[in-house]
Amino acid sequence: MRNKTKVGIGLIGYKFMGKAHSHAYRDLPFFFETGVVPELRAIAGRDEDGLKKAAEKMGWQSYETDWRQLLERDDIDIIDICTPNISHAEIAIAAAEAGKHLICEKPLAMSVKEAESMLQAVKKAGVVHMICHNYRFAPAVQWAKQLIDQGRIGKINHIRAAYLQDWLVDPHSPYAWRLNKQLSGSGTHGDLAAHIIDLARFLVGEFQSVVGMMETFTKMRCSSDGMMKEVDVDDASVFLARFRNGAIGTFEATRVAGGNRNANRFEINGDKGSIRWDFENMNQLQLYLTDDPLGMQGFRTINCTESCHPYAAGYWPSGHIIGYEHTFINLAKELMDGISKGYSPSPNFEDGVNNQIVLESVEKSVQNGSWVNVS
Ligand code: 4PW
Repeated sequence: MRNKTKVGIGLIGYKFMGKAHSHAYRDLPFFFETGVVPELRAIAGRDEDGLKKAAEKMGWQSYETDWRQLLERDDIDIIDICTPNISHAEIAIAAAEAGKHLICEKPLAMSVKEAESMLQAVKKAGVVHMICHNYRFAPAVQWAKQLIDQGRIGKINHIRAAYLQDWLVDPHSPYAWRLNKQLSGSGTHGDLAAHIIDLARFLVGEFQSVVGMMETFTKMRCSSDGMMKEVDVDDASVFLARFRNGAIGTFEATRVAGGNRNANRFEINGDKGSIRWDFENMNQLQLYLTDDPLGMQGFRTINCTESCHPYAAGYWPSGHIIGYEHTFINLAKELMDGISKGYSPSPNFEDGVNNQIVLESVEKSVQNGSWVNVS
């Protein structure tokens, strides 16, 4: 067996995203050969009981109740940030200064200014960095990118993207940190619109200008201690966009679209064809080509499980589908390749900054009630 270099992961935060990332590091070597192999060295959080249980369940070798301890440890090579948005910048900058590689959950920061200081820190330290836009790593999305780059759907005219959830549709759903502007920076906008902005940047190109609107439908919610708290972030964010390449787009992100648990979808129309993707059928890509013979035209369904499809060969024989957690494994594979070869795979902190610029431009347009240039 080839001798592989192990890299130590230090993960901060162990809830939903911490679990998704932990699973990805554990399963990665099962499916893919990478230049370096992740080892689950330590997990950090504040509640010792919860942390201990999570460490045992998810297979972490040790835990720390202060994330700063991870930076002191020589056996930790990568810091993985899965904490509320308010702490991303502080942790990332300190980790970069300690010479650690970085992966950070989205949105990268609370503001463009913060995101830029994070990018500056990783560049100065010369460490590898990524931001966790996992939906890019569905094989069907990567296949869509290849088809677009090959010119199969021609010059892109439209993207219409929607990321719809419904966990806040009930006005009695409890208050959470994601509803507090001071901890999260924004609501649905940074949480969900950030993902469809990333998909648009990946598949269509750079944004030129935006105009949007946002709404908070339930303004007060009850917290776990029985207190009514003000919701000072958006429940929904909707915007129009122009792209530098001439395409135009519509974007809708919401947490109150009843019946949509996690509906992340887009349709892209070019002058030679169209592509549709829906996370709820994440292994399938719908493709329409205008040069199909008349009478045979229509959307065809491509099951992206063949060995020619990105990442698919690492998993199962054709026709055997993968799921949400595998998007994180595919992303972790890119991170390991980046570390072994010394580059920062996209999406990285630079993409995080560009994403944040779009987010902030939409916010400005909501405040001004007018179009804002994305620059
Ligand atoms: O991808 C989504 C996130 O960005 C996840 O499904 C949940 O909603 C967790 O945070 C957001």
